[in-house]
Amino acid sequence: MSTLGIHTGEAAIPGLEIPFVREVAELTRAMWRFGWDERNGGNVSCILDEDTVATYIDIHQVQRTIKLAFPVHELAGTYFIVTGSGKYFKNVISDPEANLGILRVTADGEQIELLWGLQGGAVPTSELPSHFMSHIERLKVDPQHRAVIHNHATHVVAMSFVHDLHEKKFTKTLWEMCTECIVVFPEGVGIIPWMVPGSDNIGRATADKMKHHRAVLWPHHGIFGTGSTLDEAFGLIETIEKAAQIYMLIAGKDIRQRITDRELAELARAFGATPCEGILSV
Ligand code: 2HA
Ligand code: ZN
Repeated sequence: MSTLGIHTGEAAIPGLEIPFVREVAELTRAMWRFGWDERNGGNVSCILDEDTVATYIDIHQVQRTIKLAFPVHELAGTYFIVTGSGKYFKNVISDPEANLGILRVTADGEQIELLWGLQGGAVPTSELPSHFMSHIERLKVDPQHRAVIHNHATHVVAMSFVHDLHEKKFTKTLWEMCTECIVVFPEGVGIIPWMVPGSDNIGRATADKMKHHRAVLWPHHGIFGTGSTLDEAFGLIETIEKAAQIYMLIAGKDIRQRITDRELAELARAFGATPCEGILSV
C-alpha cells in the first residue's frame, strides 16, 4: 500500500523503487484525486542532481534524443524528471515508465537526452517551453529552485471568471481568504492574459512573471506553481486553491467580518514575510 492508501501492487511496478519517480507518481495521483488534472491535464518537471540520478539509473545510456523547438543554453547538462505529453495523471502510479521521463539537456542546450521512461515513443509534456523557461527565470532569482507544477486547480480557474484579473487585486482577495496566505505567497500571484497553451509565447509570458512570482495564473485554464521541492510547489498551489475555494464559497454572500489590512500587515510582520508593495493600505 502506498502512502496515499492505494493498493497498486507496487512491488512489481518498475520505477517505483526510485524515490523521485515515486514522489512524482504519488503527487500526480494526489492532484488527479483533487480533480485538478482531468484527462491529460497538468504537467510536472523537477530538476534532479546528477549524483542522485546516477544512484538509480545509468546516466551514460541514452535511450534517444529529442530536438527542442527552442534552445535552452541556461539548462545545459541539467537533469529533469518530467511528465509525458498526453499522459493521464491518473495512470502514472501504475506505469511510471510509460508516463514519466528522466532526461538531460545536452551540452549545447539544443536537445534532450532521454535516459529513462517515456516508453513507446512518448515525448515530454506539451508545456515544456513554459516549464523550461520558468526554471531558467526562477533559478536566476533563487538558486534553490527545483520544481515546476502546472495543473487545472478548480476553484482558482473558477475565480478567474468572476474576479478582476488585476494581479494586486487578485492577490489581496486571496490573502483575505485564509490567514496563512500572506505568509505562503507574500510576493503575490502573477497573472498572464488568456493565451493558447503549449506555445513558446505562453512560455515566455509565464517565465516573465516568474521573475517576481513563484505562482502564475493562466486565466480560464490553470496555474503554475514553483518551489525548491515538489512539496513546496504543490503546497503553494494547494494554498492558493484553498483560498480561491473559500472565495467561491462566500461569493455573493453577506460578509459579516473579514481580516483587515492592519491584521494582514501584523501577520506578515509576525512571520517575517514582506508583502508585495501597493496591496495593503497600511
Ligand atoms: O494537457 O495541461 O496545458 C496538459 C495541459 C496543457
Ligand atoms: Zn493545462
